[in-house]
Parts: sequence; structure tokens; C-alpha cells
Amino acid sequence: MNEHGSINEVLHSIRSHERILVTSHLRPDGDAVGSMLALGFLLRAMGKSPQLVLADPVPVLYRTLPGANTIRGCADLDPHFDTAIVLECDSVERTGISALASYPIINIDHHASAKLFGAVNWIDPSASAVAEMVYHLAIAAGVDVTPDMATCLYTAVLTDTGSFSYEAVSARTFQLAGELVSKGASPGRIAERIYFSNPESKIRLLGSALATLKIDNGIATLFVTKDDMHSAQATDADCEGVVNYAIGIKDVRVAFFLREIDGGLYRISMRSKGGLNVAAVAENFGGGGHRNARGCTVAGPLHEAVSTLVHKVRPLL
Ligand SMILES: [Mn+2]
Repeated sequence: MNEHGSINEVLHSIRSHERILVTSHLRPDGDAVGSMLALGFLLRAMGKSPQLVLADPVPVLYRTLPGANTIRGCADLDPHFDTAIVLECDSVERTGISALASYPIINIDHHASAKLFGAVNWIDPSASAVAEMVYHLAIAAGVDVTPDMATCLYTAVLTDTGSFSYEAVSARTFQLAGELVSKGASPGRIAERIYFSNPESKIRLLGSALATLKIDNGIATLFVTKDDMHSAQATDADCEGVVNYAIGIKDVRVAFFLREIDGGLYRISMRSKGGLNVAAVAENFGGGGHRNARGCTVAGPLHEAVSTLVHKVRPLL
């Protein structure tokens, strides 16, 4: 796909519409929220009136980002818009916003699993985060990247690359980070917000997850039950990153974190290291994400969910 042709198509489409809805996926992460906010600033600088909508709430971690209070839920969606920009989703369904189905979509994604479901599709799997694409869009549009935009984009890149630790991280990623810092993003203040402002509930939940750790021939598993969630007074967001403690163990090559949800199901977060590709495993269960950071849902009970996952992964080791 011609990347530059596509960025021009996106710009052309933005210029020919006035009321633009901007959204991203369910259970939004730092890249989804940061990139939406930066794109909101960019569209306003282009004289547009964007509305920023997410089906799920903005995680607490990202609520202090510049402009975060302008993101609305589906209930407050204004149906008078001309087009919707969908960030890093593989389908309209992934947005959780059913109203989008009848509108022309501008699809911007950086995942290798991206699908061409939009009227305009700009896909760049070499981008470390969708934020990198939004940054290039700003440059191509001739819009000044303000300190607020730089803060949102830096937060997105930082979180989407596992703090610059995934294999997709390249010299380009650091060049981008450097440009964002020179445009006003503060690495110290952003790190304080992302890594040193955990709610107590998150650390208590982490404690109960770590107490369940099992390691078998390079595969680590951790889980939390609904009861664990309840006694830690934990939220969805508190589950974020738990799996990283398991993949951080020497000689562990694949880690699964299972979280009990409704309907006898378990939500799975998986991580791999050492060049192992867990993408195919997650796709088996309808998941999405990165080559080495994936998510999906598997049926319980717990021991069956674990053995289903181990069976899929064992042949890859
Ligand atoms: Mn992303």
C-alpha cells in the first residue's frame, strides 16, 4: 500500500468534511486516548469541529491528559456528523458505536492485522503507535504541534511501546519521541502520571494475581477471579499491565493473565518475548493487538481456559 497516497487521501477527506467524529476501540488504551486527543487538537487547528467519542470510559490514568474532558460517551453522541475517523480498530464493531455503521469511515491503523473497512484506509504497520501516524498527519497538514498535542502523542507512544521496549521500537520511534519532547512533551511529568500514580486498588489486585503465579516450561500463568476484583475494589483499568510481571521472569517466553468476567468467560492478556509471535494464538479466539502483546476471551472453567491456551502455545516454543 502506498503510505503517502493514503495520508493524502486522509487529508483530502478531512478537508472536504466539516463535522467529524473521532473515535477508537473499546477498552481504550494510551494510544487510543492520546491519539484521539491529539487528532482533536489537529482538526480544530484545521478549522473543523470534531466530536471525540468513546464507547467505554477514558481510563483514570489518561483523564488528566490535555483535552481528556472533551471525550464523550455514546449517550452524548451528536448524530449530526459527516464522517468518522476510526483509530486503530479492525472493524466498526470494535468501536462499540453502532451509529457509525451508516457513515463513511476514515480508517487509520498501525496494526499488521488491520482491515480495509473504511471509505479511506491509511494503514502503516511500521508505525510504533497510531500516534506516530497522527503526528505525520499534523506535519502533512502544516499544523503546528503544540505542547498539548505533543504531551498526548508522547503518552501514546510511551504506553504503546511498553516504555520503548517492544521489538517494533526503532530509531524512528526515538526520533519521534525526541521531536515530541522538543515540541513540549515532558518525559518526567508524563512518567510520573503513567507509572507513579497507581491507585491502591491496582497494587492490591496485583498482589492477588502474583499469588497465583504458575510457571511450566517457559509458560507463565496468573489469574484473578471476580471475588479478587471485588475485595481489591479493583476496576478494569487495574488489570492493565499485570501480565508484564509474569513475562518479566527469566526464561518465561509466554505469559497469560486470565481475568474472570461474566458468562463463565475469561479475558486473556498475553505477552511473549524472544521473537515469539503470539498474534496467531489470539486470532484463534478473536483477539487483536500487537505481535508480542495480545488480548482475547476464552471460555472457562479456569483450568480448561488455561489448558486451551497452553495447548495453542506449546507448539510454538
Ligand atoms: Mn496502538
